[in-house]
Amino acid sequence: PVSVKLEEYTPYPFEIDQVSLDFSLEPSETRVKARMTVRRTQPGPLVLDGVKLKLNEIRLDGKTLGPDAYDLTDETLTIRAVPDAFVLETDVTINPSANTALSGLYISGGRFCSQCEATGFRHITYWPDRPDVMSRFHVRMDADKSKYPILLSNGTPGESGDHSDGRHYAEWDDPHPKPSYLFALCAGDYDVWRDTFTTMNGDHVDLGVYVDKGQAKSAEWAMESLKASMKWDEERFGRAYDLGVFNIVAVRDFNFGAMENKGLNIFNSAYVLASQESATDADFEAIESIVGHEYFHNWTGNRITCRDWFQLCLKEGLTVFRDQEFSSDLRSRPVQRIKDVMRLRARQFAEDAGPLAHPARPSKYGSIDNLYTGTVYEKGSELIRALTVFIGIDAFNKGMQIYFNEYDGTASTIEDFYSCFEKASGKDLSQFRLWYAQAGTPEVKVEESWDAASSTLTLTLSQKIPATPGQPTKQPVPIPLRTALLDGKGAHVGVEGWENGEGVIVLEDEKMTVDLKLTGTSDKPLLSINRQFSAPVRIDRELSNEALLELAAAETDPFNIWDNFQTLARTEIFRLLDNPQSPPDEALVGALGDAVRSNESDPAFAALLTALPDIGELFQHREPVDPAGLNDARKRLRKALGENLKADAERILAKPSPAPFKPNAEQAGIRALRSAMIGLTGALDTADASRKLKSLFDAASNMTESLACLRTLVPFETAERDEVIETFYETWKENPLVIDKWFAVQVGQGTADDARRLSQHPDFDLSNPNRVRSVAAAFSMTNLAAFHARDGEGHKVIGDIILEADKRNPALAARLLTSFEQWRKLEPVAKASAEKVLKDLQSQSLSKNASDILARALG
Ligand code: HT7
Ligand code: ZN
Repeated sequence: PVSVKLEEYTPYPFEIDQVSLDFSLEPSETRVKARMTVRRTQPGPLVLDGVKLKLNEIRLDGKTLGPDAYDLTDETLTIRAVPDAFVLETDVTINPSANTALSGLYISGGRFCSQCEATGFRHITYWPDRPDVMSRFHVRMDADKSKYPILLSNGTPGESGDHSDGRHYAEWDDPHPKPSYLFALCAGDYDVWRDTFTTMNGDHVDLGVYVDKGQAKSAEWAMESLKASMKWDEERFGRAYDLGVFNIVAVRDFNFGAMENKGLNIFNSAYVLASQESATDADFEAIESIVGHEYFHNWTGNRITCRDWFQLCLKEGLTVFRDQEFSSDLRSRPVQRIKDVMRLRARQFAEDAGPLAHPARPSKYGSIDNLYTGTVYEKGSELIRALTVFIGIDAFNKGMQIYFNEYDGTASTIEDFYSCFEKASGKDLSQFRLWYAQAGTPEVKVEESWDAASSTLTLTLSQKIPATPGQPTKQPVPIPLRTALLDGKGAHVGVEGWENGEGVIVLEDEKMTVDLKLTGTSDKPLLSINRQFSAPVRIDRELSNEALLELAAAETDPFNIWDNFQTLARTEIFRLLDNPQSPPDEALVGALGDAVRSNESDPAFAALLTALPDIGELFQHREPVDPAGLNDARKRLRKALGENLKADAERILAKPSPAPFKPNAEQAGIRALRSAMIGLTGALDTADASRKLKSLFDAASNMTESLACLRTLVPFETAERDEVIETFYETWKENPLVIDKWFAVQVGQGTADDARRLSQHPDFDLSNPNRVRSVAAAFSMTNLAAFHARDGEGHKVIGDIILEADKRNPALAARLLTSFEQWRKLEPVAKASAEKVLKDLQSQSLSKNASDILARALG
């Protein structure tokens, strides 16, 4: 059921220049008083949002309003008649300790914390809870000083002091107008890791990362990442921080990764805490990128926010693009690009090909929480990246400065944003904006014909965008394809009109032909297209395995080298699926092994070469799909690769891991290759491998390698496996973030029975989203063969968890439900069992969030 439509947007008829909030904090009875200065800007009623609030009093210009002066529903408060300018005061009571949905003000680990995006603020007080109402917030809070010695909110601190009854108070003032979704409050007892930063304008900023008692040191990496982010945004985009304080608070119970509240970011503790013993390189990398992402929102999201939630990718897509660029600049650009595309294909391409597909800027939604998708985030970022190729990086940079200067302090739209690039480039970008209105991943067919006489390679390019829910037909979009022509030895061949051996071909129509005339003579050159994955499309080329291998050997673009091997491996896995008796193709395995060996000097890249396409990716290439069969075929190819690289794995693993440990990209790359070799050792599936993995586990000096050993050992039915599972648990049972990993690796490699057993483990906790995800999401989203097993047990166990989770936390349950999104593609037996679980869930009275996903998944 659709409830909100883009075309129905109307501006709010009032402005609220200033709001003062007064919180008297008690876990089960918090009193919130709001005083707002309101001005009418258009005709219309004063409607405020408010959910689960106990209204104590309303005063208008100092006079208490009687019940006949307003209308109260479960979701709104409407004041019947108001003057053109007035002061409105409300007084409500809320119950944070009963807030299990984690939206609004809630308690986590005995501390108060808030989450207001997208619609949490209406659980705190009556307010026009929409992003285009921006106001200056002043906050005063008081609380029991012994339980809540630290009181934080947005902006900079003002007056504070003690009361005689053991309570104390603090004031915070945020001079920047902001929408309510950026409001934040935290109160409790924390340890702090502090530092300072001086901006490019010479302004001093106090930085603090607030964490559980005794964990301050584990916030050091988050702090380093924050300072690096602040510097990067100054250097890359000329954007400086604009307050004297920037705080981050880590909370264990959080529905998402983190939240960019103005001056007071709130983070899932998984993306703050990292010690060298307990965190993997992936953790360090994720912390760096998420700290960057939230910090970058200060300009793209906070100072310039969204007019309405349909524009979500204006802030999210752009900020993902910015965080990806940050990571590329700090680490390896090609490796970052490959990882970003892996994530895009796994998350967004799958979404785009199923019943939950929607445009990057949707035109309607049922539940706003369900809009935080791969399409809005990852495709949103890819569209900005494609724009940089389409108009060129100089025009892009110029357009960004126009955007920052012209739209600062506003709530904007995608059209506003694109108008800046039209100004900067002089191009009409209306066709480019179709990318935002149409769902579905474009497929680009590439055909080549070579004319030796004129030394011309003619390309015929055509695009097709598949039908998606509600959009049976599509219009062509501009697809910028970075292209090069190569000779067999990896040199670039000159083409008329191109510089530095590379050009950009833009496919704007449904079909085009383009003549690439060589500047010299050559044999038929090899075509390298969509280099660096310049456009988020699927490329369809009819190349034999031999031709692909030849291309992979000649390629100069690391992304395409990796991608050619992915295509080869995918084709081979399907061949093995269809030919269960056939051995893996020796030529492919040999070439892949050689590629890994010859790239050992770039170990992070070599590690990525060993990663075969995962089942989720393979899913998208066949229908009906048999995940268990695919898993077997994939394992056969992986085993062959393990055999090919056996001596290399032994050699690489015989060397010591880098010491002393540093979480930098260089060391992480070495550990990534070592971990890949640990995985391939396990692919051999022998008793000897189990013993070797156990001894590698015993010797491991860091979490990346310990976890790689544990993950690889899980499928072995050996005593070593049981011992490692037990030792790991006993070593880390006091560290919930590591125990989340312990759960996740077991269900990620195990069966539905393992998922059921672990969902009944004493440490499983339905009120903690990280723990629920470590079992339910890790099983249903990373272990597709077991989740979609024919006996239906995988579907049932996840259905049961969703049903329970939905009672407490609808946003979490709805997200878990998306793991069923591919159900229609399954082979008939698993398909029937998925449908049954979904229909059974639909027959229960589930939350609005979960019902929205169910209706679309089944629709
Ligand atoms: N902008 C933030 C999104 C977010 C969120 C959305 C729904 C429910 C809870 C949430 N917590 C954070 C995070 C980001 O993209 O930066
Ligand atoms: Zn974001």
